[in-house]
Amino acid sequence: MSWSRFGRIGLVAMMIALALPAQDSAQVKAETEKALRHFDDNKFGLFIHWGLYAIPAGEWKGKYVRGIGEWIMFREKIPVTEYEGLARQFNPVKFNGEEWAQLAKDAGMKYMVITSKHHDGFAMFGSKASGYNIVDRTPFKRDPMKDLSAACARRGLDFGFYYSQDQDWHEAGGRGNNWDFPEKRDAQPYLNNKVFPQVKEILGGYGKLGLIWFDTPGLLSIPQVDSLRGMVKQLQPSCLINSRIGHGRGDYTQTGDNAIPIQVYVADGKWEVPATLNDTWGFKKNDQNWKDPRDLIGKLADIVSKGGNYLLNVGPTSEGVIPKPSQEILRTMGKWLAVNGESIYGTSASPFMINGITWRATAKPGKLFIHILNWPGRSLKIEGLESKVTRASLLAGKAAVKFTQKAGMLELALPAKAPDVNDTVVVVEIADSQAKVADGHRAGQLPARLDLFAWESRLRGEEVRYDFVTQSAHGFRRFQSETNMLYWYPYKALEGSYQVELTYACDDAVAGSNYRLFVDDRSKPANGSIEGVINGTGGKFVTVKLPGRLDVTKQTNTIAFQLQGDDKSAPMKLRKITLVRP
Ligand code: H79
Repeated sequence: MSWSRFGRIGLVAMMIALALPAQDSAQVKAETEKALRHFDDNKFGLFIHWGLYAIPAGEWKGKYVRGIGEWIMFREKIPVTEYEGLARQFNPVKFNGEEWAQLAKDAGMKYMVITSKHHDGFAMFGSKASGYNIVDRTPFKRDPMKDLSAACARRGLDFGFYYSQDQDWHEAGGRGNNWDFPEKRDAQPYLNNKVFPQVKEILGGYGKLGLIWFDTPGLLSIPQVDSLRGMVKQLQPSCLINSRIGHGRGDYTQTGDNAIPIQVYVADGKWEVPATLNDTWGFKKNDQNWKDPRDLIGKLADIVSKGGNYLLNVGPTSEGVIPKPSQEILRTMGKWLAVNGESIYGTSASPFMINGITWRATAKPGKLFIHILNWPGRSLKIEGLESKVTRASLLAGKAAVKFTQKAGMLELALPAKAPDVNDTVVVVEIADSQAKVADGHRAGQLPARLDLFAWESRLRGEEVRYDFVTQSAHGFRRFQSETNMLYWYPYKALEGSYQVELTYACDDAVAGSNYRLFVDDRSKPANGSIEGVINGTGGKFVTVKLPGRLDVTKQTNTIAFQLQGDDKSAPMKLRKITLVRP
């Protein structure tokens, strides 16, 4: 049965029936369901990673530290006693909660999530449960979360806290710190003395929380996680809990960090993509690898068309300043949303399967919003729409768009150039409340040839770059950790055995590196791969059939591409892989 036959409410009710743990009371279930519907309408939120790690900002003892900035204590195995010293320097005199909340508002965001305590164990709020907190240990001596939660409330933004429940590198009972503490852990005293009291504090002291965002589960048992969930729901029944609480006890799902499902994904309920604007969550002074607003606006449309929310991160400095480039990017997104928000907020997922990167669809009763991400020229053909189209127009400016519709093919007549290079939205009004889509084109199905473009992948590593002109990624440098790679995330959509084609260009002078394309299953890491040599193409894009097959199972977490051995061919340009059903 296709999901599109359910109404919007029916769909959400079904998601909740699948998702909610049995222990919830009827009241908790009802409040959670209502909160989930509201959360689904929000679509776009601001993530803030702010903590002591903003002081070293990606450098330790004069040495650059690769990887995400908030992991510096772990990466450098900094002793607790030494890391604690950072608190004495933490003085965010430029912090202004009103400005941060206003930035989220200007960006068109509907909710905010900020780190109350990250893996380093330092509480960024006034905590009675642990003296290791911003009020008691820093020259700032104030609780910034009071200002921020109030500033969000004033603007109608939902406010939520990130809380690292499982990893805590400051505590012997928390997970992660194997350089100060013995390997063996008893989490219970840590839970009783720090986690439970602090979770009570953040639920009790900052008004209504839209959600609580736990992270990196692993150590805690099912009963321990059930206690944590029970505590949250007892204090604030409507406060949503994310899946990273662990053991399937969340109300909604996180994808991996920066990981976007390749198809419409609604069978497992509501989900959210946490993502960075550069390559770090916590501030790093040398990370200037900012994503293009066009990329981010396209990703917002892409994620919403697949059924998700987008939670985009900023990492303020230790002075309390959100980096200028982050502010500019978010305000650019806000300008687009101010005009095109109707095609994002409160919409439901695309009724069409996803193939290619030309367009995406979002839906409201009687309407489809066609998001044109890569301009096709004077005509866009949409196959498989069976509902009668009554009108088409540009969302920005409302100008009518001429169209023809015959034999299941809708053709929109477009200007030669994109009116909005970020995403031009065409409103297609239809005679049915829910679009009817023909077999072979519907969400939940797959075409015989499925293109997975570099644009749809997660670009991993600090050197890999995407180029809009050639629609390709380059910079496949190899490192001990964080080798540059592309990852695609099937999220159960792709089960089957596929032949693969690679579309790429490579200058002859840098040809010759080995590549590896592989699937990674949660159960069996790297259980299938295709390997070969990157041949020179005289710099032109070519499509080559790869040897062998790629077997994708329901458990497949990722499909990944990387260079092996040497990285001489790092400048090669990879446009897409094509999965072909034999
Ligand atoms: O809060 C952000 C991250 O700090 C957190 N989730 C987002 C929202 C996160 N926790 N763990 N991870 C992300 C996975 C991190 C893995 C790595 Fe590493 C950290 C890769 C590089 C640094 C651990 C240390 C594995 C390799 C070195």
